[in-house]
Amino acid sequence: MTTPPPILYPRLLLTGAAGGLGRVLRPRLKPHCQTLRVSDIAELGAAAVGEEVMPAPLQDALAVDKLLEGVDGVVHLGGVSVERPFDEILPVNIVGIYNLYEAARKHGTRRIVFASSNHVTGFYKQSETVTPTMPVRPDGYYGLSKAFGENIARFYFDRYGIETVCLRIGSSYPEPKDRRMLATWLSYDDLERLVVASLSSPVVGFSVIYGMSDNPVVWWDNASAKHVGYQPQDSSAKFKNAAEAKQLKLDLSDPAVIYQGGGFVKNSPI
Ligand code: 15L
Repeated sequence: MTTPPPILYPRLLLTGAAGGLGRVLRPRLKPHCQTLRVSDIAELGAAAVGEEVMPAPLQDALAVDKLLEGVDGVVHLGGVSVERPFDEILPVNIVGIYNLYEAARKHGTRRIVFASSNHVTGFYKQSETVTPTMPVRPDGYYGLSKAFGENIARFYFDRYGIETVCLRIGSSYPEPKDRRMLATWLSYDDLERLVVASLSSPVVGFSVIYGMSDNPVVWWDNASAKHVGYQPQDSSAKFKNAAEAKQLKLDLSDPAVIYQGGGFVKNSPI
């Protein structure tokens, strides 16, 4: 018989719970808290046992303030998750994350796990190895907004002591969709391991970690983030042949092939 995991948080908030990764994490986070509060602007369905369903637009400061009432920890996935024009990104990813940190400060929330993105450093080349301490090189307005999110997290730790683990998530899907994702892939099980490690490590301060599985192609060096105890157990290796077969010829002058951000680097928002 396996022992159930310890309950970590009396009340944990999951934003973006109706999104792709939100739907994956929603049932997997429940064992780690007494009450899981789920939020989104999209349909969330009925509350399961031990859940509270609280829809809230992130740009609405009052709604976000109510959302954080009685919350001990947050997994913040909410917001725009792809490259879009700046006026779509601004209210949710920038004003929204300010609202979240302000509400967390007022309500004494102790830790936030923030879904940042590899697109914060998407303009590094695929031939480079990037560490979480290197300067950011966002590859678009989406990446810029995630860099802002990391900065606000840093500021709220330095000034108010709210801990944050920023997860620069690679490509979290059932399997890598293309050659690039052989390096950036994060399996759903490893995503769960990463988020749970970030929630359960006794002290995280302000940390930045790349979210990837134990892949054979490595663009990111996570050595500085080992303290949270994340140990990936999956690898993209078994998908290599299938992924490479989809792209037999690579145009080496294509920015999507040169830079880590792939297609995001040339995705004009206009
Ligand atoms: C992201 O940040 C996006 O949210 C996701 O849709 C993927 O495109 C991923 O990055 C990626 O880089 O593959």
